[in-house]
Formats: sequence, C-alpha cells, structure tokens
Amino acid sequence: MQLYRERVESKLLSLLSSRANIASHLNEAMQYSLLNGGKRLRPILVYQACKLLCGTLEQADNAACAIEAIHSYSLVHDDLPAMDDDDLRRGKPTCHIKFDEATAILAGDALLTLAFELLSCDDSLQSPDIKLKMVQTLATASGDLGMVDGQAFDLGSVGKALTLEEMQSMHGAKTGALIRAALRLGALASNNATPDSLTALDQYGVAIGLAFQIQDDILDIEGSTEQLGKPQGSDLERDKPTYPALMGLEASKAWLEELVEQANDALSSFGEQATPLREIAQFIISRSS
Ligand code: GRG
Repeated sequence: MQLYRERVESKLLSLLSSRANIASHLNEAMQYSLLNGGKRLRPILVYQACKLLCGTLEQADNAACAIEAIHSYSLVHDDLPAMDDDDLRRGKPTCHIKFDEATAILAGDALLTLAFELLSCDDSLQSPDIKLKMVQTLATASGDLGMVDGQAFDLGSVGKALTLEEMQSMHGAKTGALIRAALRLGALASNNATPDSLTALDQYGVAIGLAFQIQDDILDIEGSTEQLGKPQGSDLERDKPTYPALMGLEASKAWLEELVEQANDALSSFGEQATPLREIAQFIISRSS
C-alpha cells in the first residue's frame, strides 16, 4: 500500500506543479487539498485491480490520479459551510478556512474536471473504447447517480430516522460508488477485464464499501480527533444517522467481520493473486483513521 500511496502522490505532485494557472492561489488550493495526507485508498484499489488482471502500473496511473482528484474535490465541497461546515480535515484547516470559500469551491470544481481531463488524455490505454468506458464509469459513480446523489440524500436526512435499507442506499451512493469505480477503472485499464472479473471485483467493492462506512461510523465513536484528523463525535453531535446508532456497536462490529468474509468470497476465482485485495479488506475494518 505504501508503494502505491507514494506513487500516486508523486504523480499528483508533478501533475499539479506542471500546470500554469494564471491564478496561483487556485493551484495552491488544489495542491493543498490533494497533497495534504490521506490514505489514498481509492488509487491503491485502482493499482491493485489493474495488477490483478496483469496490467502495468503505468496503465493505472492516470485513473489512480483521477479518482483521488474526485475524492479530494468531494471532501473540499463536503467541508464547506453550506454542507458539513467543518474546520478540520486530515488534521489541517479545511480548504475554505485556509483560503476562502470561493477558492475552495473553485479548487473543488477544478479537481473534478481535472479527473476527466486525465482519463481522456491517457496515452497508456490501449483503445479509445476502454477510455470511453473509464470516463463513463467515473462520471456515473461520481454524479447524480452516485456520490452526489448520496450526498444530497445525506444532507436531507440529518435529524431523521432512517431504516437500515435507506442507510445502505445512501452510503452505497455516497461512499460505495467511488470505491467500486476505483476497482472497475483499474480492471478496465489493465485491458484484460472480462465480464466475470468485473462482476467479482464489483461484489468485492460492494462489501468493502459498506465495511468502510461502518468502520467510519465506529471511529466517530471510538477514534480520537488526533488520529482521525477531523473532530471525533461529529456524527453524534450533528445527529447523523449511523450504523452503531441504528443497530448497536457490537452488532456493527460483527457485521464488519461478515462483510470481510463476503469480500474474500467474491475474490475466490482469483486465488492467491488477490491476497493484496484481501489484506485491504482487513485494513479497512481495522484502520484507526
Ligand atoms: C460534496 C459531492 C460531494 C460529495 C461528498 C465523500 C463525501 C461526499 C463526503 C465525505 C464525508 C465523509 C466523512 C464520509 C464518510 C466516508 C468518507 C468518504 C471518508 C473520507 O474518506 P477517506 O477516509 O479519506 O478515504 P482520506 O482522508 O483518507 O482520503
């Protein structure tokens, strides 16, 4: 994971350093948001899925950068006063606190569009058809049929009692869609994806996406502000619906174990080659930040 984290960070740094904006604070705000820590889970999934299907890391580079650009944009906008109104992200002042609100909106916009520029100008991809499928994958996962839809539902449900089904749909869109897209992007980039391998990776993605969100909710209770890099207890304070609140802490933890089993089962056809993805599933439920 460390290897891939460093790889995507160095690609992102050289990409942003090479862009000549006339507004220097825009580039600064983009760099601040993209390069200020973070686990880089989504790019790591892109690399692992591509490698699993015998693709090279070069083939996965642009998709890895693109998905992290989308993720970073979503965090910048999520932190804005009109949304979650947060001051702290990854242990540092959020983008609109460090710069200003307009700059944070624009930096988010620029990161979002950068992602599609990266996918569409990727020369390492073998066919225009694959490129197009990757653009579609990322657009659908991040737009109004994916992450943006989940965010809109989330903002509309503060203080409301949700059913387990509603929570799963919300998180499936808000957090899960991008995680599944990361795996699909990596698989497509390898140029060796088959319908079966895409289905298996998607089933794995559904399980780890949900596990990621449940662990996030648990960390809001059991983690520390220092480790999390954002205020601990913020879900509780905002009366946000969470899995531990709905089903209890112990049942949530038991569910995590079941989801890791489901994730591992989904990978059975890949054998030993999928060990890194199995380790990532375990990492997701044992992470402390
Ligand atoms: C603004 C369109 C729009 C969407 C925002 C992802 C999201 C949607 C909001 C983030 C709110 C949040 C804390 C969700 C919980 C799960 C999550 C995505 C956590 C942050 O992702 P990590 O833990 O972050 O991968 P790092 O910092 O490691 O990159």
